[in-house]
Amino acid sequence: MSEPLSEMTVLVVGELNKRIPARLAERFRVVRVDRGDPALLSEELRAKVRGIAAMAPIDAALIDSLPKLEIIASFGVGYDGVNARHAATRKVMVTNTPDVLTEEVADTALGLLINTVRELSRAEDWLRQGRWISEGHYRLTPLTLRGRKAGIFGMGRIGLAIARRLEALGLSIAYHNRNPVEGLGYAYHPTLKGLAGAVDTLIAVVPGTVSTARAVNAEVLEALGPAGVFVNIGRGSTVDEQALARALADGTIAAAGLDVFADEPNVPQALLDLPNATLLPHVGSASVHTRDAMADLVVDNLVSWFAEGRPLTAVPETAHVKAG
Ligand code: NAP
Ligand code: 8YV
Repeated sequence: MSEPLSEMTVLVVGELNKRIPARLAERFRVVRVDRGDPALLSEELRAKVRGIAAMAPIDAALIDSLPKLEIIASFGVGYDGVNARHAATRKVMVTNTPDVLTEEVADTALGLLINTVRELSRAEDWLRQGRWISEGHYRLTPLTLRGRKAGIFGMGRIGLAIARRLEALGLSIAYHNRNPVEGLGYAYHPTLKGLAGAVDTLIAVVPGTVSTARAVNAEVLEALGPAGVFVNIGRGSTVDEQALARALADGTIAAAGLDVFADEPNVPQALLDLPNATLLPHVGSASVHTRDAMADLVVDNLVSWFAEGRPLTAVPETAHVKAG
């Protein structure tokens, strides 16, 4: 006979939205650990864990140390921290939190783009420092959104929501994915360099994978050109940050707006030193509204898996994994 939900052990790994442990505790036995290190769990506990809720990295060693593990519910649509391929080989389900954050992240991308081009944070600093009174008007911004041609690297859920917003602002839209999106009217470019060469505003919103690692490199930035603006709302690993800092410093491109970095929360000094880089601390989805919706989806995936034998939002690598 299968264990009642209240007897099942779910491991909460690392700091998570408070709603997750609170809601899980109403249904399951919850155990918390600071990070996904098997050495932090006794052998007796490792033998009991059936599910994981996490935002922290979950690697093959942790998965292999939990013989009864069935599901890893990851917080975030990007699940680059979870070894989903290994989970699939162990018939462990992995879920993420798509859709519920799409519009929020697209809003943030637009805010970041406008701030990068129109220098809104710097203009506010000018006011707060009393310089409007002592020195007069803030400078006219050399850059504008008017007449810009946008290129989206990653025309998925969030990429499309960004494109719709940019269209409303009057920008032309083109994109690069590995495959064209059927029925989508925007211009498709089969290479990222080709896309960068055809636009002056490149917005990256691709997952952090082996195939996207450092894809935005010196060559792509060169193709984007001296009026170029680069925005990254996807993953820092998709950018060669050294090449980006050089391109911003020597005028290869005009400006960049970055919400994500390769080694968060550490931001390279070369980027911090640049006046033409707008830098945000990974806040794409960071409203109470959206983080609560993501937290609920993490919990609902675990409940659905254990109560109904199916996940709500499986990642593609484990879509075939069956319960029991
Ligand atoms: P999605 O719907 O899966 O879209 C991803 C897109 O990237 C797809 O169109 C895919 O098209 C394209 N892609 C993947 N690999 C590629 C490659 N090697 N070359 C070219 N295109 C590639 O995902 P989403 O929901 O839009 O989320 C996208 C990413 O945004 C997440 O994975 C996450 O890393 C990031 N994100 C960041 C924040 C934040 O707070 N900053 C918040 C949410 C999400 P093809 O498969 O045809 O290539
Ligand atoms: C989250 C994200 O903030 O969903 C994603 O992929 O990057 C963000 O929404 C992140 O996963 C947790 O910090």
